Amino acid sequence: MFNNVEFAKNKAGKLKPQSQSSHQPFLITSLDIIDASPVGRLSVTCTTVSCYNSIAIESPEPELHLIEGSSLRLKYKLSTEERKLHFYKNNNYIAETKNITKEKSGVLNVLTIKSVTPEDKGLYYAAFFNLRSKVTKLTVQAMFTSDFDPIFCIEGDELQLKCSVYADNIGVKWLKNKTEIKENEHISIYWDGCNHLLTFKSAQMNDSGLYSIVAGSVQKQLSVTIQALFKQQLQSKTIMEGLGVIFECEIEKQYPVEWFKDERKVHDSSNITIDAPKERVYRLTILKTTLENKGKYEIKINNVTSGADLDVKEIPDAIKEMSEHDRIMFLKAAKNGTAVRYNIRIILVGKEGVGKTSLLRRLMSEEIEGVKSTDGINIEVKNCKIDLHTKEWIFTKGNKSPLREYPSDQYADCGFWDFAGQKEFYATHQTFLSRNAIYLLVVDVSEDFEMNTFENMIENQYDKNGEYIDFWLDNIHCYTVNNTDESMKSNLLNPPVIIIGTGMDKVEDTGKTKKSFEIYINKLLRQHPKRKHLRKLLFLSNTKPSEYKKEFQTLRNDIFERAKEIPKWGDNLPTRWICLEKEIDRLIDNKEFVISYDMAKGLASKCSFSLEEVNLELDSFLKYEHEIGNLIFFDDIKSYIILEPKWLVDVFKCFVAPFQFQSQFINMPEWSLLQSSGHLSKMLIKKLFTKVQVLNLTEKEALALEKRNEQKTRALQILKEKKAFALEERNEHKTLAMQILKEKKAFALKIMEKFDIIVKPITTANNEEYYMPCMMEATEFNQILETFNVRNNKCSRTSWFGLQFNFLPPAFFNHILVTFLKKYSLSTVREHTLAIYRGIGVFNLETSNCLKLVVCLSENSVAMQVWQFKKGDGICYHENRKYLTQIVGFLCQKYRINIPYQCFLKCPNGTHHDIAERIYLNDVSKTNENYCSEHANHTLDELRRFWFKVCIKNLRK
Ligand SMILES: Nc1nc2c(ncn2[C@@H]2O[C@H](COP(=O)(O)OP(=O)(O)O)[C@@H](O)[C@H]2O)c(=O)[nH]1
Ligand SMILES: [Mg+2]
Repeated sequence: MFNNVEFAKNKAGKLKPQSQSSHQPFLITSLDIIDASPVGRLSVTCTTVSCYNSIAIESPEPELHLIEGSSLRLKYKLSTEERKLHFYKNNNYIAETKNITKEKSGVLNVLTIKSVTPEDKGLYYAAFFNLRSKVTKLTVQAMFTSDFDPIFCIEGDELQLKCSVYADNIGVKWLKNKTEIKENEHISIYWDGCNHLLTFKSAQMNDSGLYSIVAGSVQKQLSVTIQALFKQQLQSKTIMEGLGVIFECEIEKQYPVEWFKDERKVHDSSNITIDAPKERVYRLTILKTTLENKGKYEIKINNVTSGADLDVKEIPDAIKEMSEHDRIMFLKAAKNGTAVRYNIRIILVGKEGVGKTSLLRRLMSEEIEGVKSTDGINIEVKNCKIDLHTKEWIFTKGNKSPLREYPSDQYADCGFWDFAGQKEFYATHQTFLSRNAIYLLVVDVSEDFEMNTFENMIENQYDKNGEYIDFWLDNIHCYTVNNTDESMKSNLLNPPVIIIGTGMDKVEDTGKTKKSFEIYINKLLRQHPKRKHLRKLLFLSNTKPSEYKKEFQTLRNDIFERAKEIPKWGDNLPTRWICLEKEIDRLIDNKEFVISYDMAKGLASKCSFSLEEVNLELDSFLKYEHEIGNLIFFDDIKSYIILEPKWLVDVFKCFVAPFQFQSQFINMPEWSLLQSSGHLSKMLIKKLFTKVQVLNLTEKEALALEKRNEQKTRALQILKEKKAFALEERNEHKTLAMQILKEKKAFALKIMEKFDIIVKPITTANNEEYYMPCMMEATEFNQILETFNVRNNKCSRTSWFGLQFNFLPPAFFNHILVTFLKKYSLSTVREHTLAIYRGIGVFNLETSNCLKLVVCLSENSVAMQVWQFKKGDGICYHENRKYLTQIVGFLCQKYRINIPYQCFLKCPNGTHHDIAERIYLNDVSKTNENYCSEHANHTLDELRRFWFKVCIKNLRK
């Protein structure tokens, strides 16, 4: 086939055949090397000739060696232009592709491979019918000599991409997503001879992907997969302060770890432990979180961090002040989730008839027709919701869904308490006043508000508006919250007070009235700290609301803004506590004002209170609710819980000062006994209870009530009990109802005792009778001196020791006196009558009755003196003095009020309530000289020695 080989002279005449034998290898006759590099285009022109029917093919060289990526042109020259050659590789027809092209131009037939790969190696020839060219053997040197297996790497580890090329002078480029990778602080590029390295110091998740490596025109791809180091990341947490919290993560591979909080390294401490409970599991535990623990927590492992936020919710202030045990119960409940809720209590105070009730109606967008000042004591409670975002007020009226259905994290609960007739009600004030309320102090500015001076607050009534303003601000000031809050630094005190001047429609010159009222308030309050409660003066008319629309709206907005400053605003509570609050609201909606403890327990289990400790948790809940003023509960008289103040008001109003209002008492001998002796006889109690509406149901009402109660209880009872109930006779219902009423009456007495309104005084004869000192008529002190025959030379009187308060809320007269009545045994007069008087008690200091302690309360002071009916010279009563100051300390703590005072001494024959001649003990300017203008010749030491063991004189030395 190749017999007639002829060597045609190369066109260029560059090369000559070296051998004529067809068995000799052919030489490359012409090499057009385009690139200077070994990788380039190789063009091979014909060197040998094959002939067929006088048609001849000039073939390229028989052996070619190319570098991958270079191009190849095999040129075959046919002796005729009319024919076309086909190309073959390893005897297979070569088709055109992107990379392979065939060309014919004249006699020249060219096969081009743009870029050769090692796969292109083989035996090539061209053919025309049976005429074949010589074979060209192509070998290709691979550019890369390394494998490109997919790479897997754990996040944070060092990631290395490697490749080797066939020669050491070849440059390599690394690419990802078509962009060339450049060296930086994380990436280094390195080569050593034929070996090329791309190193990531610490692999990141986004380093995953397809990488390209380019050498010359050859490109290789390498798939890289980075596996996340963290199988489980840290989770952000929200937790109630005081609870423990754990941050935990799990990783793929064991490494040393470091924990950070807000970018600072965290170490083990008494409150924080760092450990690894399992292999590859790391944990940070805060045993008891505080607000300081809030922040961003991170764990750093092998240069990879996982972070989570810790939000610590503050325990409501009221809970903080409760016992350790209650806090624990609260926290246990909080473990199952907490939610925020917003409560506002608004208390309307002020003189009768100034328009409190009307104002409240107007705030609720109600009409005021039919509003009459209530005769006697009453309380009206109204509720609304405030949308936290739009600040819109939502009222009960004209509302399809009950208020309680508005979600408590989006709506504030707003409760208004409107008292009527509080001036007769002073003894019970502190039951209803709260530290956590906003006070609207209402004043009718059309009235003369100039202040009258008054001598004795108890005896006098407040006739002028000014007295009311002063009295109420004093009262509210006792509830001052020591605020450390940022917002309170601006010289303000909580609870906030807004003074509202009503009756603007009645004044001629509104501008002038406003001005003079402002001047008056300024004068009244001067520099007194109680001024700091005042937030605003607002003037309006309840009868002309359309003219004062803006003022009513301002007031609504102010109430909302002030509410935010109150500590309990936005308290975080266990979700199940909020659930129980809602259940209780539902009961109040159904006019259940007092419920039994068992009933509360039933509700608590409904709200999934902890099963084993339902009592304990319920108690803590009730104490908290009591604390913030939502209900009345005492854990030593648990049997009932007062849900609405109205119930208590109803009880109080029949006991405290009914005389003024209810003429039917006028012919009651028991009442006159109470007024003269303080003795609250059993008969009187019984009679008074008949006036308490809620405790004096008709038989029908009692039955209905009992039925209702029973239905409720029934739902909670187990089946067996249900049946038992069903069998009960009507009669039994009745007795049960009566029994419950009886219990409630007993409870009412206990509550009054709890509030120090009634007391069982200690006497030598084991007394079980109740006394109500606040309802007694006043007795002249001189008369008491007479009764005890004190002005007798057999009796010597000590000096007076007393406390003078800046302001003593009326209720505290009772508290102080009653506390004495519970500790000291009362003296008796003429065998039977107890020596108790309005604001005065005479106690026996020893069984021989020779030493009597008299305690006297007067306006803003309490004073005491010992009557010594025996030679008792030199006895010092410092224990009794200490007891008095202890009581005050104790009461302040119990009711959490601030009542500052000064201690004073007064000469034995002085009158206790007279402020003149009081020697204040903190007044260091006082010397031991004569000072008593009345009696001229006592020395300070003489007065002190009865109450203090060490004399000032000795101290001075
Ligand atoms: N002219 C006038 N009368 C008022 C205003 N506010 C209330 N009243 C009337 O004063 C009386 C007593 O109002 P009330 O709201 O019961 O006073 P409260 O005892 O403080 O609750 C009612 O007859 C009201 O109509 C007011 O701004 N202007
Ligand atoms: Mg009223």
